[in-house]
Amino acid sequence: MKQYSHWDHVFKLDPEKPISDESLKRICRSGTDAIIVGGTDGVTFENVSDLIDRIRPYELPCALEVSDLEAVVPEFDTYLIPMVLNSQDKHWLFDVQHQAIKEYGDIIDWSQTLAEGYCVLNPDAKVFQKANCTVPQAEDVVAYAKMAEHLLKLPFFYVEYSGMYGDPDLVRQVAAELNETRLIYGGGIQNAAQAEEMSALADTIVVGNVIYENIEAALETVPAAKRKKEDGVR
Ligand code: 1GP
Repeated sequence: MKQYSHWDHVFKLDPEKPISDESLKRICRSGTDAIIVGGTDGVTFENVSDLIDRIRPYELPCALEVSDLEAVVPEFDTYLIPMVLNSQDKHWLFDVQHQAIKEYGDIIDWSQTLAEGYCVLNPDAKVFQKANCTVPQAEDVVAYAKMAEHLLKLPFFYVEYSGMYGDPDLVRQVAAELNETRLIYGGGIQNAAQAEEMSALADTIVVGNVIYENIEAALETVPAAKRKKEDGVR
């Protein structure tokens, strides 16, 4: 199984959204490097358990992006803990994580628990509103990236445009600042061309919504992301 430091392409499955066995099989056998299970609303212990039980037989790395403490299911390889850097509330930066550690600290496998410094850039995204984010300027985003790498020493910096295709120039500026911290790009990737474009800039691209809207297009993003990596960029 590929370690997260080698993930080029990841599919994100939302436990609240139904997916047929056939589509799930195609996603899991697509050649993607990993599956992230995560969503903003309606994430429950039951729907997360159901999804991981259906993904497990395909034997690819599976990470849970923890958004609700009631929905932490113990069968994942990796647990991703978002810290929303451009939230206006300390709650989304430190308090939910603090609460989680208080509750589960004795049983957490720290070697499999990784923080993601989130920077949410689409004001219409549910996560933007839920986490009470502000829209940062490009120089703010670059400064958050530097914080993630040099001060917080986070494993991931996540440029999150959920539901909207982002600005490649901004992603390029962020990429130029990161060496140790891996750059994740997610948001609005709908086709192979967009997957190629963002893969040339970010270490990992995350493809979500299009899985449920156009599975053929979703599947095409996998070879596109790999092609770009083989060309030797980032
Ligand atoms: C969402 O970054 C991911 O958290 C992927 O975004 O659903 O827009 O592809 P999309």
